[in-house]
Amino acid sequence: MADTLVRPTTGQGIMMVNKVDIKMYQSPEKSTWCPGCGDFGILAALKQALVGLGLAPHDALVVSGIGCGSKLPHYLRVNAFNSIHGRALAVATGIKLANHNLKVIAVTGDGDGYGIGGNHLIHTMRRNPDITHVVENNQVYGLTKGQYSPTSEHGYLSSTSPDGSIEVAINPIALGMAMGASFIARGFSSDPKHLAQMIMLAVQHKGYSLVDVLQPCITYNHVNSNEWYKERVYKIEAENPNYDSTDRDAAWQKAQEWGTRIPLGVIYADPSRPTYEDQVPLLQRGSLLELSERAMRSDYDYESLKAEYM
Ligand SMILES: Cc1ncc(C[n+]2csc(CCOP(=O)(O)OP(=O)(O)O)c2C)c(N)n1
Ligand code: SF4
Ligand SMILES: [Mg+2]
Repeated sequence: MADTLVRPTTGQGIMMVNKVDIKMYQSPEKSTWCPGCGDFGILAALKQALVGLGLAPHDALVVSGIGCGSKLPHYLRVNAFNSIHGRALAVATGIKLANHNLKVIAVTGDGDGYGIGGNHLIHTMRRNPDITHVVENNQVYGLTKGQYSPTSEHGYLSSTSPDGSIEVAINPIALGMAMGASFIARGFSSDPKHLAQMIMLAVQHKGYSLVDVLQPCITYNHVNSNEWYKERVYKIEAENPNYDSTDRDAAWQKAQEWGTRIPLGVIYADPSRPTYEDQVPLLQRGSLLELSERAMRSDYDYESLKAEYM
């Protein structure tokens, strides 16, 4: 339980009222995920993180794309936008520019976020809006019945790669570093407590933050199973308490680790990078929502604002 400030929707001041409780995030929707799917652990971790941050459901907004993992906002009682395939980051950025007070979290699958949404991904990384991106990375297209995805292992057998995937798998950590992502962490769906910490740190970071989450798809991915991950993952801070995530060279080396050993934790962070919205001159006068609210008031001086911005 945590105290939170609850803003009345009228926008007239702030009042201390509620205690945030995990039950506030309980959705009446019945899950269609397969029993044992890693998405359950990710949902549990996200709830824990929101409660841990003292955020009430109206303080946060979760955007998703299309896929099994992208159904997550259905199972969470929170502001939500289930967008179209690969477009969650564009929608999340727009929402953040419109309302700076909301904590905006995009939740996508690996196919959605790294495949069809790949172009939006790299430009969001270099743009650095203050949003969090949780990628449910099961290394397969789950919803459409098991085709190989951008993170499937080289040689991965599936209906669309019957001779084994020819392409080299995307390394989301290295991609993020190369494209200017200002916070990059990795979690595991079977360790929701650690994952909740990663999400909390990501939400607290000002700028685009990527949390790549390893998760089993128990129905279609028979290579990267829960056991496969458990045999390989280790926590960076447990192995090296002095690991410095702001050291770019050290982070680049960590980013290359995959195969027999897979690091979990905050791999890279650059807290000094300004956010996109902090650099748009117009937005220094308020969010798009605040500006449009002012525009509707009779005392609003549109001409002087226009003159200053042009
Ligand atoms: C434009 C478009 N192309 C293709 C699809 C079909 N489609 C829906 S979900 C999906 C893959 C989802 O994979 P991923 O993002 O990894 O999510 P998962 O189901 O594994 O959680 C595809 C190809 C679609 N809905 N829209
Ligand atoms: S198909 Fe895979 S990703 Fe989709 S719900 Fe089932 S286990 Fe989860
Ligand atoms: Mg997937």
